[in-house]
Amino acid sequence: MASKILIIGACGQIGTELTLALREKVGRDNVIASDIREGSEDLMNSGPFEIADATNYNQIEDLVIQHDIEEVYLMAAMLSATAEKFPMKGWDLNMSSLFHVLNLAKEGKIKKVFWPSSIAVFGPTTPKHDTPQTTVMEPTTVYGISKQAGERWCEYYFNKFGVDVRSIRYPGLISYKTLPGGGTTDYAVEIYHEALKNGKYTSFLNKDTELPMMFMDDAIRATISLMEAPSEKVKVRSSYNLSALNFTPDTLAKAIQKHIPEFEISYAPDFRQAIADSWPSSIDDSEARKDWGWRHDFDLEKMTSEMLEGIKEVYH
Ligand code: AKB
Repeated sequence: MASKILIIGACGQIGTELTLALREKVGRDNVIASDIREGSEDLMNSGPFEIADATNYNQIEDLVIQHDIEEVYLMAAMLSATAEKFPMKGWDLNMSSLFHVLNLAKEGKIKKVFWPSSIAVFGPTTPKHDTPQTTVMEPTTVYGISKQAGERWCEYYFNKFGVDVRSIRYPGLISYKTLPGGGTTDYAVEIYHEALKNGKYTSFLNKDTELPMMFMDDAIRATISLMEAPSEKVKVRSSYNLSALNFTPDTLAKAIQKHIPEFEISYAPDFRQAIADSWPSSIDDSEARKDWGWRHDFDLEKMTSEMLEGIKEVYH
């Protein structure tokens, strides 16, 4: 029988697609989706759903026991831009939810944990190009600090208590099924919606701000394949660098103009520019490629076609 999975934060940008993909793979009733509020119709109709607060240990423990859960994907988080506005709330959500899940694993109540980290663990003193797996990490955002601390705790729980925790440093993720919320890389999703709706977009990042990005299908495939990898192949127990594409708002606009020639982009950088400036522009993910065979599939052209088609189908 397939092991039972709990997804915490199932209604967010990654959670929604991860839930749908895992249900497809292991059967709808083997994947329990949970969040503090209900999600899209697609998600709600796809299988069991429970309201739960990721910061409430008792609620999470109850779900684990009630549903006989073996694996937890903890996708609830406050992202970089929002966490700058609500630092204590961001820190509390990002850290307490992680401790709850790590402690459940330490106590033997669950067997395996997935926890998302981010390129936000890096900072202005990190090498900006081809950022290595192991390097200087001095994040300057609340979100980045919480993710870096989380990585240290994951490795600690693995070394000290044998907790089977696995993690990826996601780049900016691009998808059409669920909108992202509160991130610095969100411009790369908004731009597609605005291009189709209004034919123009004002970017909150500068023309030449290059950031690592990835299409959601690749991110979901990576997540599931890391979780399926034999334990001995998972050599990094903090979090794996993962890379697919790097582009600037200008390059992205040009890729969209190939489909919508009249599309216009303008620039009005805000506080998110400083966050983006502190992050790498490209990532060296050779360890993920070597350890568990990661390969990305979507390049900028393929992703742009999928995004435009997908948005038309879902929203128009
Ligand atoms: C954000 O922009 O905060 C996230 C991330 C890169 O982790 N998308």
